[in-house]
Amino acid sequence: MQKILNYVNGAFTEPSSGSFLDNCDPATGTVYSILPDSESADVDVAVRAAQEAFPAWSALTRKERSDSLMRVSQRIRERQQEFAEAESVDNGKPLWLTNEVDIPRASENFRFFATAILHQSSEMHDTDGRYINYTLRQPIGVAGCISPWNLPLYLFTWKIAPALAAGNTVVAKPSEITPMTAFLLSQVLDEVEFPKGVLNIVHGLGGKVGARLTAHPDVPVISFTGGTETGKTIARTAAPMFKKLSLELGGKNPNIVFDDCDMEAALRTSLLSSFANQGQICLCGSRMYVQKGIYEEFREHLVAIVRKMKVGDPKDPGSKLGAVVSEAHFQKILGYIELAKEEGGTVLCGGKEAETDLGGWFIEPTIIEGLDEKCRTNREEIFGPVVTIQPFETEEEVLRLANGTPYGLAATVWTSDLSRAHRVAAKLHVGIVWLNCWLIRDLRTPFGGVKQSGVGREGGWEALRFFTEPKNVCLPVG
Ligand code: TXE
Repeated sequence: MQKILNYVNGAFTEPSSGSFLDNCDPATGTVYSILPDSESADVDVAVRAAQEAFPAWSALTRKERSDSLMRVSQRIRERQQEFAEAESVDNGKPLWLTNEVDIPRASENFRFFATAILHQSSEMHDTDGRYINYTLRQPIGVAGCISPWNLPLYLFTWKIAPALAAGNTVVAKPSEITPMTAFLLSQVLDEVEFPKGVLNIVHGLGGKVGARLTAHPDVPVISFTGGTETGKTIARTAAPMFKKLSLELGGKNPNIVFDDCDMEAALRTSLLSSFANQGQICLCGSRMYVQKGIYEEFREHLVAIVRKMKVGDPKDPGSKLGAVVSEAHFQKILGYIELAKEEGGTVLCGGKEAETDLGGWFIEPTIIEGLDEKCRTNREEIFGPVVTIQPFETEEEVLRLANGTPYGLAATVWTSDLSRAHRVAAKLHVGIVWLNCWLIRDLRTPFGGVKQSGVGREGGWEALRFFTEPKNVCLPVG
């Protein structure tokens, strides 16, 4: 049985408690590895190591920091297949997906921010020729990065890379449900002789490791991606300590299909936006609104294709969907399908566990019709392969429906009317809009949501600004 260890101050360490947690393979439902059940004391040691490493790391030239991060990026690339297989086993997602998306993107996150800092500049404000103000953007200190299980290495590195590039040192906590690729990353750090203490990885439960990291007085900046309830807990701790906080939380994203759209493209992409990664992406479109003129045709085509989608062994290149991440999550999703029925919804396809001989947690892609905007199914984040579909008549109506949840992360709009596309995009209460496409992620663009989907933006310069403190320096020149 493989044993995952913490990586603190450049060394692989056991948790101070000596206890380990079980880690499951969602496709088989069996324990295949163990991870540290770390305590506050382990976080404290890691924070101290990061504090001690901070002066030297932040004093390096940009080029030197960039070179270190590029070595990490390169080494992940070299071990791509191993990382991809580990991510697929740990999370249950198809191997083709980890090979095409998760791991290349994790490597790219390091490369992107390693090169971004070489081009970063700051502002200068001229006060009527009499004074000059210039802005220093200085690293903050020890950054705490807490990430979820749905895109494990992808989201872990999305936080760590800009934090390090900007000159901070990091204590990072991956999800206890998917710790394996973070462990492989610590091996990479060791292999490339990454400076000791600069990136520390502490495994364990959110209520222990995550909570201590959030509350630690020497961690002034926290970047978190995960559930909205956890985000609230973190905000309650961090706010009175005046920490810098970035929260990327849940979504209940609308996918709006007008009857003048390119139906073939809308159908093809809606399959992805509904069911990619078993629907476990905060950006998935979980509420489909289709205009009346094409509603029935669109629904018939969609249901016919979804019925043929293969759910099964993540190693099988033919599997469009793999397993959902855990038994608890599997039960939660099935519970929501039952709730949808109780609320009066009709299951058009799926609606139950998918039959496989593997023993793990598989759910058929599910489309539910006949629910209004007030029901819980249409308001709460299910985070699984479950979408609702409903007709609408006018632009005003669909905007009201689309904006009618507590979330505001992303939205997709399908129309060939250019004016309408821009008009609707401007009126959606979300942080990200895709017009006639979905999940195009240019790493330079601002990423994040409004309302209960979070606070702050990451991505590109936004991330480098978040992980630095601006300081205005003013001098007379008259
Ligand atoms: O996430 P948690 P969970 C949504 C999705 C899902 C729900 C719950 O709807 O069903 O959230 O998922 C750490 N202090 N998303 O419970 O707990 C935890 O260890 C500090 C949306 O698995 O939020 C993990 O590392 N940290 C989402 C991380 O927080 C704490 C992705 C996320 O776990 C903590 C995942 C605490 N008190 C779930 N408690 C997205 N937006 O992409 C837990 N953690």
